[in-house]
Amino acid sequence: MTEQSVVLAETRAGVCTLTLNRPDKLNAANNELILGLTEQLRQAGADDSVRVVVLTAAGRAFCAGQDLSEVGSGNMTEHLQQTYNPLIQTIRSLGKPVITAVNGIAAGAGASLALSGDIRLWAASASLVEIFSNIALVPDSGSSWFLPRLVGYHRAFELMALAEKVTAPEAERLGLCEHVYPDETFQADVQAYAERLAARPAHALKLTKEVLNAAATASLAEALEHEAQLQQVAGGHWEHREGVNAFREKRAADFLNKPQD
Ligand code: LHQ
Repeated sequence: MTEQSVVLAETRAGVCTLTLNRPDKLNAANNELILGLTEQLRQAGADDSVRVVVLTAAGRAFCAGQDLSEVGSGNMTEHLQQTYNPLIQTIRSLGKPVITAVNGIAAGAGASLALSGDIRLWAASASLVEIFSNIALVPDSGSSWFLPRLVGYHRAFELMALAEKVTAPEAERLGLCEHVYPDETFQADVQAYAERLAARPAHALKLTKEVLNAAATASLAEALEHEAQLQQVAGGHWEHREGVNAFREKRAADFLNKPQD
């Protein structure tokens, strides 16, 4: 782990934890952070020893969005196309679960990042603000896609128009996160959750993520067909044989160690 880096990476028990590390700036996203995070995610995706990725941050914030001290007169479209858009696409297409572990405030593009995980775990003091309209911008980095799917058009519009802070209890009620843990035990709770996920069948979860993502923009007929195709792939994998054998033998399945043929 390189302490000076703006993104720290550490792998333990199959769980790769990536930590945004600009705490004095509330982990505001400059180019170095966004591109570094995207590269670390790609490396974690290609590393067979990594079964789950956790994305979290140092200090009291998760991510305050775009670093406003670095916003110049450049082309915003190009900036998004070259930085945030590939980052969000990398998370959504990574062939393993990504947990966003939201330790504090998530604002603007940081809110989009918080919503982009497959599993969203929040500390009790975490919060989310669709803060874009405070500086007269539109939601970006996926917020316009994620939020209405979670809360519906009207609530999403209100949250974006008024830029009101969503606290953890409210986020849990709205479905913006799966679980809220006490601040004091947050890191340990996230690691325990991630290890539980890491023990699940990795290949099947990769296909599950693929079929769910595709279903978001598919017709029922397309989704049924995609399920049927991927089921054949899943059914031919050793994980499926292990799951069925474990059921028959009345024991817990071991998805971590491929049995010898
Ligand atoms: C920051 C930031 C920050 C730099 C706190 N930048 N320093 C936009 C443009 C272009 C293309 C791409 O896409 C985007 C998407 C976006 O993300 S737009 C949204 C950008 N983010 C914001 O507008 C949020 C700005 N920050 C805030 O409103 C507050 O800091 C929040 C509500 C997040 C937290 O408030 P406080 O807890 O009161 O903290 P603070 O304001 O005192 O901040 C602490 C430090 O962090 C402070 O530095 P300083 O040197 O004075 O201690 C802030 O300047 C710095 N900081 N956010 N985005």
